[in-house]
Amino acid sequence: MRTDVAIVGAGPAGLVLAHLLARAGIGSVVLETHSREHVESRVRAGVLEAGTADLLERTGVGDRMRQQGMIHRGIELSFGGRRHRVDLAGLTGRTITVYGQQEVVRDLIAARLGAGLPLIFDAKSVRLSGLDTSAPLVRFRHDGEEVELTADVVAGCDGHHGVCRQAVPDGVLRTYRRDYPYAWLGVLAQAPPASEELVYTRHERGFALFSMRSPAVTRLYLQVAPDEDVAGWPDERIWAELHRRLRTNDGFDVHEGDVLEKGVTPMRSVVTEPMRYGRLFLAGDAAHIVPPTGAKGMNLAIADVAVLAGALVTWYATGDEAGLAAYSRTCLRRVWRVQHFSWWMTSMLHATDRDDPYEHRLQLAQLDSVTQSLAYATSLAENYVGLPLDCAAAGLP
Ligand code: RFL
Ligand code: PHB
Repeated sequence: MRTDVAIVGAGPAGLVLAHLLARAGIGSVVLETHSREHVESRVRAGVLEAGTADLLERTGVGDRMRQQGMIHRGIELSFGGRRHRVDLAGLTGRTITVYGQQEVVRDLIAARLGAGLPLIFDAKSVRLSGLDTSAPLVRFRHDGEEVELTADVVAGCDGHHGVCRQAVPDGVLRTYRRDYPYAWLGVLAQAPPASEELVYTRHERGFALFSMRSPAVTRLYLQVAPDEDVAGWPDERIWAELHRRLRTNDGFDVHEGDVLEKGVTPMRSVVTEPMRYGRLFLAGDAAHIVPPTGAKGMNLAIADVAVLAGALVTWYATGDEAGLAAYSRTCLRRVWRVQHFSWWMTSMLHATDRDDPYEHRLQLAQLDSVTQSLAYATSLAENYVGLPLDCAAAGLP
């Protein structure tokens, strides 16, 4: 098999890249190690930045998002039993869209398969070679057969535990990381949202987040220990803890309902530099991870591939390599700004393990500033709705 761009991984990064390349007439084959059912049912992120929603809409995969996604004009920060609204739309002129990551993935898969373009699920033991040549090779097993795929370029969009980053020789990449002394217990519940907007709560017992997926489904998170066993969280305990942390003096409280899904997500910050080795380009979680407190992971993955798609379109059209040469540098600028924002939101809102009273006071002072100072609130809002996406880079008008 031969293609222009071999894309490893059918998450948001891989699927959006394939979609942007197809629009520009560039061929690609997407390889995904899991089944379609698995990929389409993983519950993950839920907030689309303004630029992400716009990109999906402008490239023809935003119909269902516009019908079913929920546009939010603000978020709430809750502490000391009170909610404080951050007026995202008023401060930035832009909004966010609440629409599940797996719905985005479903829409992109439907568009690709509907157009008859190659997307191979259940691709096993994927291996890369020849990355420092002009004809890199991807080998994998599919339906019991060994397959060889040659390409001009490989896009490593295979997430944090993928094989692409590992295929880079030792000593080339540098990794920066921070592990946090807590994790999130995520809960999906069949219950109507009790608030129209997301509520980020700093509570002495730990962070809690109120979010949603639809007018009938609530998404909730609780700060727990990093090694927390979900088995220790029967539904009654989850609801009791959610009430304790989320209830506010103005009468806000969660609505209970059947728990549809629950799981523990570790919290870490990781950046791998550079995001390129020879003809391999890393994008999304394969290159960097943020803690979910800023709702940035999926958006950042899509921002990377918008840059990569633009650089590849220019390269195929003119032979000019400048965009590809600048890929890592261009992406890392945004990556580090998003790293800072995600770390900052995380540090401001989580209770520290050591019950450090000085740090607690600093967190309250920070929240005070963010909710009382227009400058602080605007900074949070700008980052939350998302830094501008370079649409020209993605080949969009
Ligand atoms: P993804 O979505 O992980 O997609 C990578 C894809 O590659 C496949 N893969 C391989 N395919 C072929 N060969 C191999 N050897 C492969 N190895 C792996 C995987 O099966 C997968 O389909 O990465 P991408 O596209 O970069 O997108 C990034 C986002 O998914 C991620 O940043 C966010 O979902 C992070 N994240 C969250 N972000 C939020 O903003 N809010 C959240 O609530 C939130 N919850 C989460 C999350 C990430 C989680 N992970 C990674 C464990 C909850 C979880 C559980
Ligand atoms: C979600 O709805 O899953 C969600 C929302 C905001 C976050 C993280 C996750 O910061």
